[in-house]
Amino acid sequence: MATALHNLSEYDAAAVPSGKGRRFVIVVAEWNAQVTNAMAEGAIKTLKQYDVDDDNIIIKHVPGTFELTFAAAKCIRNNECDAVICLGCVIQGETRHFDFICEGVANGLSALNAEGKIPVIFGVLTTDNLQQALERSGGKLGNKGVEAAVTALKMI
Ligand code: DLZ
Repeated sequence: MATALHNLSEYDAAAVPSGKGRRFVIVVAEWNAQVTNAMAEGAIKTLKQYDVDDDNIIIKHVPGTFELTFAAAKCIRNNECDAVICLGCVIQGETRHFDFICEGVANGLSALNAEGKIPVIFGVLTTDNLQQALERSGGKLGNKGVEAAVTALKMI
């Protein structure tokens, strides 16, 4: 499988613009915290690497991935930032909850993006198991949080 062969978070560092003077909210889901916190660390490190000041990185937590949409919508309504980075991790279980949560957050964040006010970044891992999630949150396949931060910098 192609995804098993390379770091999915590789990017052209020279093509990423500076984030100097820009403000970012990172919303982090508490479910699968080991994974989402590692993604948040990757996102924060990347924003700082591109000149974003500590004061301009605001971290918010929500209980689960499903709640990312609400938090992002509030940030937009309150003009809190130039981009919202939403970080979550949904792991396939034995129930259909997986499908509902994934579909709910994808539709919710897409709708916010379609409003065209500020970029809302979909940093959500949807995996079959914890191992796959760990590999994508600072493991051998990169860090989705880094990708999300790079996307935010490019989008603003
Ligand atoms: C309920 C639930 C389940 C089963 N699995 C996950 C998950 O793997 N990842 C995640 O972020 N959240 C999960 N949740 C919680 C939902 O996102 C949400 O918080 C609840 O359904 C309450 O709205």
